[in-house]
Amino acid sequence: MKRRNFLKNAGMAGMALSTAPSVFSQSALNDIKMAKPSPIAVATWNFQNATKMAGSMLYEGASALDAVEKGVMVEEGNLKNTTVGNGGAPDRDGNVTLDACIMSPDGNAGSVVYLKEIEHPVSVARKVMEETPHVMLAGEGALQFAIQQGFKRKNLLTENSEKAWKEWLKEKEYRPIINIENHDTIGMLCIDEKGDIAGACTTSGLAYKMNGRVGDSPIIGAGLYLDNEVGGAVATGMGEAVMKSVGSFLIVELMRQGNSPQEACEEAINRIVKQNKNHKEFQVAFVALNKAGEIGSYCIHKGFTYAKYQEGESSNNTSPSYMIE
Ligand code: SD4
Repeated sequence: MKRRNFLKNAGMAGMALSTAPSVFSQSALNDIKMAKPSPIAVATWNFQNATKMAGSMLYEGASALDAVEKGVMVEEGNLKNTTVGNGGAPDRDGNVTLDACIMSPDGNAGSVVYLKEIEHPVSVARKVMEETPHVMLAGEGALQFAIQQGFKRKNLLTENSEKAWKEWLKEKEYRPIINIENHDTIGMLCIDEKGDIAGACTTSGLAYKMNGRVGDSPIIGAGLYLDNEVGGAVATGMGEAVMKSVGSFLIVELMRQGNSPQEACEEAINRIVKQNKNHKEFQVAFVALNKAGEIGSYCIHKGFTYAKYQEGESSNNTSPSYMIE
């Protein structure tokens, strides 16, 4: 193409861009905004104790923000869950380092990464959101901030986690395991009586990760994203793949363009599959909730479930998967 024609065409393309209707489907958005679902709590995996806690708070009039915080705290305090909070598996050097984030309906967000010795990182993330001008605090600074805010230090390496880690040290084989035992991060989304949505995500990350490694769970847009006009999404599984696709942000933007939560989750997983030749070797799963209260979920491998609480009913739901093993 001659340079002059190219410039002319480029100019026209630019004009088209600036005058074309928004790619965001206004009618789809309006449909979502019109619907007012009854309060609902959804979470990754079969964490029904957490969704019941959050859900019952919502039906007593609590805000979505309070409900997601208290909901995920159930798993942070659950010693049997070795992927979240107290009792979480350590890194390969024996440090339990926690990642968490929270987002409120007004689009505000807080996050902590590589936080040691604090049982409820989600609450520290909320303090970062509400008490500082920042979004994310890491490591020693996050710990100092937590202590200033009145959080108590605690040894989070339980006898069982220490025993399992010492067992692992014998072989030191580091490979992501697909099955559900290795993935129990909790990501939660709640819609309250007002119809507002909030979300939280909290984890001890991959078991026996390298010291210093941070996953997707505390990264706004990766492990969690929401927009109070559209809905939200949360992720679990191999954080590296979720970060590289900015999966939760992608899902919310796809919903904004008129896709259902299910379609949006499927597209995000399809992209991860395309991006990663070795996708058969790891699991990634998403759960999405739009403002109309519709839920979608999709994962690479079979075995992922999500918990839901609405109108007094609690359930564990099997997610469809990309691989049909
Ligand atoms: C991470 N996404 O740190 C987390 C791991 C996970 O259940 O989901 N574990 O990569």
